[in-house]
Amino acid sequence: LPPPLGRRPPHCPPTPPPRLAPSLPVVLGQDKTEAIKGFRKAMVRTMTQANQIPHFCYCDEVDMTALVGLRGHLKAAAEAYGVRLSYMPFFIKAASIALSHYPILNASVDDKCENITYKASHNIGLAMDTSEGLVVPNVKGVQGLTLMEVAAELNRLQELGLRGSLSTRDITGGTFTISNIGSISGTYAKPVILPPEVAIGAVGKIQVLPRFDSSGNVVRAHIMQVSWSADHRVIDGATMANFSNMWKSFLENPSKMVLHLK
Ligand code: CAO
Repeated sequence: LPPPLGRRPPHCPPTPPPRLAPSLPVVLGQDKTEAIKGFRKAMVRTMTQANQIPHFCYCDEVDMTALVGLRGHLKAAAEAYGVRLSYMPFFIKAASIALSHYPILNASVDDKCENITYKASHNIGLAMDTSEGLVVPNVKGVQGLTLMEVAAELNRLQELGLRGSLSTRDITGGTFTISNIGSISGTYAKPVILPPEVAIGAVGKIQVLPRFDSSGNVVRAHIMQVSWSADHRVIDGATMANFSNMWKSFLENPSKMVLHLK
């Protein structure tokens, strides 16, 4: 089979993403003031705007045991095509399938919150820690992409992000966002909506913890926390909870996702 994405020949391991350089402690001899520029300036604008939005927060835990096993198998298969398969493509694809059932969460509101626009395309953003600070590129048209195509696009965005080379197109037009703070190490986070979007999710690190199975036995489980924030002017708690339940059911029973994959 030729590589489906035309990126690298089969059996060639994917290039690991460039990592942020480890930082040395900084000792300032005197106070230093500098202009807030670039991605940080954009963060000032969007987060000040976001602060006007009444946030509703909904949290749950997800049993990732089955998905950890599945990804273990698929990772090597994706690598044969030069694609790094992390958990993010599953989070993003499961979100897109659930968004098809709850389109109000893939929407935007205007400045005065008088109109809501249901977005046709699922352009799912991911918060990314880059050399230049927080940036939120998005994977466009996730509803029509396979898991491997989502993964390949994520690889591209991550490589560009860490080099500070994302294009304006890559970082605009997002319709829904997921932030994976767990890739750094945190367990919980309370995400802040990226206006004009109406919802965002944050996932923590997958931890091996004891849980009860259906027979009441203590078992070893891979557990991950998720927190959703939604704009409570237009999204009610039940909608967010129902969406979260569906998203979670795809991650806990990944074979169910197969029915909906494009
Ligand atoms: N729990 C456990 N392991 C995780 C994980 C999680 N939640 N998320 C990622 N991992 C694993 C990956 O699977 C990968 O392991 P393998 O080598 O076995 O595949 C490893 O951690 C590194 O993953 P990664 O970070 O390269 O890739 P990713 O697709 O999981 O995440 C990205 C990409 C861009 C989301 C991430 O690099 C990043 O920048 N995270 C920070 C997000 C952030 O700053 N959020 C805060 C926003 S508010 O300021």
